[in-house]
Amino acid sequence: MKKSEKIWMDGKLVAWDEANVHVLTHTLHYGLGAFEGIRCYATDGGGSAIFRLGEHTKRFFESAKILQIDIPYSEAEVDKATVDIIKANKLEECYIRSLVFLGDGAMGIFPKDNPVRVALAAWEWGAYLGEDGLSNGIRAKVSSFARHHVNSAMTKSKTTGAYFNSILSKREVVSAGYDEAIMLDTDGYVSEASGENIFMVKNGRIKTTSLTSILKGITRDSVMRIAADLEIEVTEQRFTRDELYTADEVFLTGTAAEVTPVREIDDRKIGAGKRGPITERIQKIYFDAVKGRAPQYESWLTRI
Ligand code: PPE
Repeated sequence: MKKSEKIWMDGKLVAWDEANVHVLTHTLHYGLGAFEGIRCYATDGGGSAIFRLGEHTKRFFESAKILQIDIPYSEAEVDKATVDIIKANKLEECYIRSLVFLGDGAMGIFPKDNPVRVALAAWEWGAYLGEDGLSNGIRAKVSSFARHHVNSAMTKSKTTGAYFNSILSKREVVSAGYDEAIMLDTDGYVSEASGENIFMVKNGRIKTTSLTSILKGITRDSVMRIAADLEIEVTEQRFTRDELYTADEVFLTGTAAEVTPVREIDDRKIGAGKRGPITERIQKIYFDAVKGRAPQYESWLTRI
């Protein structure tokens, strides 16, 4: 990855290489922590804009609430720190990672007084699933690992430790020659991909999975709004892997992955086997929105 200069850590800017923690950091052992991924884009008119900062900060606090972690800052302070870390690194376009974790102190699974620590880093990060994937679509495979059950790792929280499940799925399918893993829930229905939400298009209508065992994606929400504004029907409901196989189009959404078409799943061509027309329309408007070219979505931007 491309290093930046500074990292915001517990209220101070520190040098990238000095943003370190003790090896007995509680979250490192047990995984109770939360994070966010946010993107900032260079806009056409000059200057940069953070995409849906308020929603990301809100979800950061909601994740912490689910995990019973009290973030020792206000939402406004975290918003400001996010802007500050981009400015401190003089980045025009970047990905921002916010992290809240329990520091060292007690060991064991009753971390009563361990300090709650917050860090924010920003760095340049290109297309998550490749530039080619954005225009031509990626090849996905259904993972043999199920997505977390809603009553074990609650998926509305972007919990650090929960991502072992995504990492194992991703590794499994990449080593089999695919680009991304699609995960089924514990009932066997499609849930989401290892780091993205999933949408399918059939006969001009869009379906995305309901909010049971998935992260409530902010890109998902943006895409649902864009589709509604295009008067394309979107429903949130369960669907099965064979519905994906026979869909006209499938695409994934995420801050990192943006809007990425899926051209093949489990060696079955999806639709024409390339980015579909509805995916392309939505993807174009999404990029217009994040780059400040869509006045109707200006309220999504925090210009800096
Ligand atoms: N599901 C999962 C499991 C997930 O990790 C993400 C984001 C999403 C859905 C989409 O959420 P949103 O970004 O709000 O649209 N994944 C983040 C982390 C990726 C990583 O490899 O790290 C991201 O896209 O920032």
